[in-house]
Amino acid sequence: MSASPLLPHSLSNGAAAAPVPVGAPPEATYAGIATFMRRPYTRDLTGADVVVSGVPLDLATTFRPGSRFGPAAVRAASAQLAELKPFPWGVDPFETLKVVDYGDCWFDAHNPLTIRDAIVAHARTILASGARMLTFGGDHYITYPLLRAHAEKYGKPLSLIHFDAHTDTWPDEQPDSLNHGTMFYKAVQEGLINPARSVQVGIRTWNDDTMGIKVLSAPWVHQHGIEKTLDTILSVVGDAPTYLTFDIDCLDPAFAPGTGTPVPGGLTSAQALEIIRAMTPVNLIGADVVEVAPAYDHAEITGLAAAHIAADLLCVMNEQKCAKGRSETLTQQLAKK
Ligand SMILES: [Mn+2]
Repeated sequence: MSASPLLPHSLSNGAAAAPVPVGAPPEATYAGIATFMRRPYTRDLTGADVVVSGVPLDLATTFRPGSRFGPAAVRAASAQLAELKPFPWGVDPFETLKVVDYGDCWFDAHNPLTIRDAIVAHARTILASGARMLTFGGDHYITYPLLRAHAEKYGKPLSLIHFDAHTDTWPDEQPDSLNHGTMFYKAVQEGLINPARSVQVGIRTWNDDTMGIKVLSAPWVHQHGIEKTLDTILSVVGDAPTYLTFDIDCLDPAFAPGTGTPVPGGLTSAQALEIIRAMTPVNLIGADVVEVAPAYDHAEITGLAAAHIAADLLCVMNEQKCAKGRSETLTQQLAKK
């Protein structure tokens, strides 16, 4: 088995089964239960480092609906990522990082005024376990209740790293509106996020007032490149507790056509992955990938891009966990001297 390019079983065990013993055949990439990267489907959060879940809401979109099918599309696209060690990391993240797939948040789509709090309660339950969340939308509105739950746990204001074609800070004085273009306006107004230590990447739609958030437009990223983009992101957020949200429409429609509000001129998947893979220095408390609407997709490329971004976020979280273990060991070693 050691000569096989396939991973032994922490990456390829069945979603509903106990870990498969070494030497047993792995699940084929196109078969079996579609959980994220073949992680166990469970609501038992004991010992979990990261909890993956979906929030299949698309009632807040301003254009095309359909992102309620996003979580399922991202999970399906992730199956082939469970076959080999992730590139370029070259390690099986699940040897050290315990990740479970919690399934999807339930909310009553027919009682819209109850949805926001249902998502907050979903997140609160998971965060109470001590795990970090990696959440799939749904439209981008879901980030607003997710930020509320994270701010409750980690204290407000949080920093935000926000990948998007849109700032989503358009003014909205209706506290209960379901709108996927105004939730960061509300988040700043409520003090959930600190605009001075938050950054938006890939923006290419006009907004008169960006509320003091640092905006790296898509043309800016194209002109200045990955390294300057990264330097700016890292210097803006520093070591503040930071939530990362990735609207898949940050990518150009060439790479992510399956989304609610596509805008030409965006990032390539290569640019986005390079940036995500360098997020290890960030004090990352949680993340989401939203706005995948598979009905407008072609050849599943949008779901695939979202699954890769999410897999790299898990690898970042794994590297952070390993680094923490190393530094604790070093601290312990120094304490003995
Ligand atoms: Mn957007």
